[in-house]
Amino acid sequence: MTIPAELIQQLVKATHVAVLTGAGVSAESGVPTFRDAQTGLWAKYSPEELATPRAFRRNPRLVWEWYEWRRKLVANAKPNPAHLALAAMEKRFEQFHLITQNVDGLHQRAGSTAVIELHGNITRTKCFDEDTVVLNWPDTGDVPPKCPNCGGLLRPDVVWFEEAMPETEMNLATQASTNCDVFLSIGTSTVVYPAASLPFEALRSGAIVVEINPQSTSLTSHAHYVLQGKAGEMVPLLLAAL
Ligand code: BV8
Repeated sequence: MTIPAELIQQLVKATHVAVLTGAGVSAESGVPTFRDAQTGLWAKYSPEELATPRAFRRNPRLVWEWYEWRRKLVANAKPNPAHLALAAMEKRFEQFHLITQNVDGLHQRAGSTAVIELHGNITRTKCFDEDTVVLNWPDTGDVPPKCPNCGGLLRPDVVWFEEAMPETEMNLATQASTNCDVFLSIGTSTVVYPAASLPFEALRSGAIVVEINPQSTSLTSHAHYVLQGKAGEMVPLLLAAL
């Protein structure tokens, strides 16, 4: 696939680029997406069922162990060419905002700075009751472990379904999306709100919107350019053409 010449021209003259990434960007690092059927012992659960406060209250051990399994998977994963190309791309524009729905921290490990994590980060842990990040705790064998400060349960520092979005990150992401020249939506099914509203806000604000995804989504018919393919192939092509 070649990148359309007029897209390259618009990218080359852009001063402000905003990017939204979803689980598809980490797929080639071996991190399953949410659309991928869950495997093994998690096959019978859907992420929407497990990634909620209700599920944690009902069965904290199960939810904690799901995240432990994902944390190990992410720790063994490596940033792929898409993550690396996005890290290189940020140096090529006056303003570059990388907004991610992913909680795997692979953008930071690829060298991206100032990543806007809309849904938190699976490598961070917080107290369920105090909502404060906890860096370490005594290994008492409790699953989930208990907060050393208040004895409450510890949980991953991620935004679950039906939990409010982090205000600062959401405001930053909205500002970047409504003030950019070009908006790249990469590897997201554009299903989960309010993150999924960002490409549409960019469209409404007059940005050139590009979608990179092997499948089509609710954004596809609205995007100015659709690069139908894998992020690990398309993003390096975009960078090389700059
Ligand atoms: C909120 C962290 C309001 C956890 C995630 C009732 C009450 C309140 C809200 C709601 C409600 N009902 C519905 C909602 C809204 C809800 C929502 O959108 N639900 C969906 C299911 C419809 N949203 C929320 O609840 C949000 N909060 O609205 O708060 C509020 C206000 C005040 C007070 C209280 C509440 C919070 C949403 C955040 C949920 N947390 N993650 C964790 O990770 O465990 S979401 C999680 O799923 C991911 O972070 C990601 O955002 C989402 C999955 O989406 P994608 O990233 O797009 O991944 P997906 O697997 O879907 O797609 C992968 C794509 O990649 C595919 O298109 C595929 O084709 C493509 N692909 C595959 N391979 C490649 C590729 N692309 C490129 N290259 C490849 N190689």
